[in-house]
Amino acid sequence: MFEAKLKKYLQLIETNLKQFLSNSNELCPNFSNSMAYSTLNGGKRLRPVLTLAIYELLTKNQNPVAAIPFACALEFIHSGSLIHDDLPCMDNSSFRRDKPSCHAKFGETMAVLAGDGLFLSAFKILTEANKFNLKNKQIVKACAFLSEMAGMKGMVLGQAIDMFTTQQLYNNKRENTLKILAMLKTASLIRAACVLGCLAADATEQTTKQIDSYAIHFGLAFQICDDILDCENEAELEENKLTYVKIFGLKQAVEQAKIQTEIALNAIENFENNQFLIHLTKLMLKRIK
Ligand code: GRG
Repeated sequence: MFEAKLKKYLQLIETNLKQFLSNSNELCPNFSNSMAYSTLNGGKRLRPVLTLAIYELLTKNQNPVAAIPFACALEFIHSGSLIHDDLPCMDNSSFRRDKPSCHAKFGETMAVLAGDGLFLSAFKILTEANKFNLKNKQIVKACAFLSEMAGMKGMVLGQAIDMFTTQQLYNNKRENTLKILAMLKTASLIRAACVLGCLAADATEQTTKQIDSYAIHFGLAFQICDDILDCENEAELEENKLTYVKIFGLKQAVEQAKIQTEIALNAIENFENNQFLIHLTKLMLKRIK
């Protein structure tokens, strides 16, 4: 049941991402090649899956096509952020998803442009969502929430803090800074994924708040798990990087991931047909065991 639903979501996402990326210009084919390379290269698709799953949870509509533009716009922003995150001026990583990162394959200039292209085209996908039967009111709200979560109050702010906050500042309030960082860098887009699912489903404010609370705690748990997985991979360890494992130690980090997952699960316990979401949420913890 879980596997079949996940397969259905992944197929919908892959087909539509390919469609949205099909724009090529003969004067610079590598521009579209670089965006397609970095988007269609085997990501887990957690964020768009969340959008579709929440839409289906709230509407009981097993054909979640209406939420597709919201789901794909999110994956565009996520893929663009990973391209920029790998750049030499950021995390300087030559590999992403076990393949050469975008700048390693296409050069730094093209990688900057590929990220820019994906960020801005995400909003084009959103504004054309009435082709998928979404109303202007839902679309405007989705644009506003996604840009807030991705932009200067969300993920980009998180990246700026991660890049520039001095060691001294970290040392003063490390635990708090760590949580803010996880909230901004990682939980922001997970919140956007879940809230856009609510917007596509035309959910009430109260339901949206409940789902947002799920997303915040799931997002925190996801970042803690990511830190735990990174610490298992020595190549990922960086001296100046603040991580849950560094501050709390592995055992306590695992404990915190479990606590955040539990709070997330509590937030969705009263929704009917929540089995898919519960399974997906627990699956993340299995990655660190
Ligand atoms: C201008 C919108 C914009 C962004 C640029 C570079 C940057 C600012 C932000 C980077 C934020 C970042 C890399 C956060 C880490 C989030 C994270 C845990 C990513 C890994 O997500 P997975 O595991 O990746 O879902 P896959 O590969 O499965 O898609």
